Amino acid sequence: MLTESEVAQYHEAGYVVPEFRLSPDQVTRLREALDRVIAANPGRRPEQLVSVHISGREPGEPNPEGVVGDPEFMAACQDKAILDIVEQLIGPDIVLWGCQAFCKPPGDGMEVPWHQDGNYWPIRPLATCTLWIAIDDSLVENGCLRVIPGSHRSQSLTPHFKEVRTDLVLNQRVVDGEFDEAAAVDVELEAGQMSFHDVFLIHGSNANRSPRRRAGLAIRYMPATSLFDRSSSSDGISAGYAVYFSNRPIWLLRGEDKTGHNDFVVGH
Ligand SMILES: O=C(O)CCC(=O)C(=O)O
Repeated sequence: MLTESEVAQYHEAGYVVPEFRLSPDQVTRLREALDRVIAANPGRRPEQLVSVHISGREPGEPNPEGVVGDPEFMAACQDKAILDIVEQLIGPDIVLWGCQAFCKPPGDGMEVPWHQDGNYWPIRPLATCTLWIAIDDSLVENGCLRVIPGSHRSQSLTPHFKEVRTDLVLNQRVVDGEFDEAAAVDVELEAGQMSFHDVFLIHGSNANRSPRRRAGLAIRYMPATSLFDRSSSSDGISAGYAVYFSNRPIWLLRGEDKTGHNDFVVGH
């Protein structure tokens, strides 16, 4: 569980790196799953492995978003100790709606531009806590996550512009002058450590020019007081790569659907 000061840091700074970490055995299992998924998806950049927690109908078949997933990632999403922490941050009604591997290979791992996650997500009201688990050591040299502490505080979206470049993971970037890049904090993590961040936090990461791989798993949890609004879905390549929200399965992992309108059948 998080300490009181860790919970306070999440709310004040928009992110927290807790003392809690995965066991070496859990890290090994995630690393092996990532290696399987990379091998099974040769046509995809490993920074853009969306919905890796969702398997296809048959083993080895892609999920509806075209990625061959792995059940090991779903097990991580449903880990009880992790959910206990998520509950401290977003309350008892928890919906799992996304999980993506961001693996930056050595030498040419792509940059993630400064962005707010919620810019293209169909969640109303916009709310999500992202858990980012380091599968490899994630350091300045290999392009660790970087955050702008406190940038979530207005709980509103900052203007973004579309930047189409083949060396970017995402085609959305916060407009220059909207934040102070000098305030950025490098979130360095050893494999097995993790961070949690708020949906409105401005964050990004540099390209990996080092000889060391940098892989992380981002798991997205929203409170079930929000609606995963499939009707407003920005399906297609709105992020710079294909995501299909309209038929993506989501799971109520704890509590109840307070909106009464979330659809936990579609896509299952
Ligand atoms: O892995 C990264 O460098 C970026 C991750 C990210 O943008 C996210 O989890 O929302």
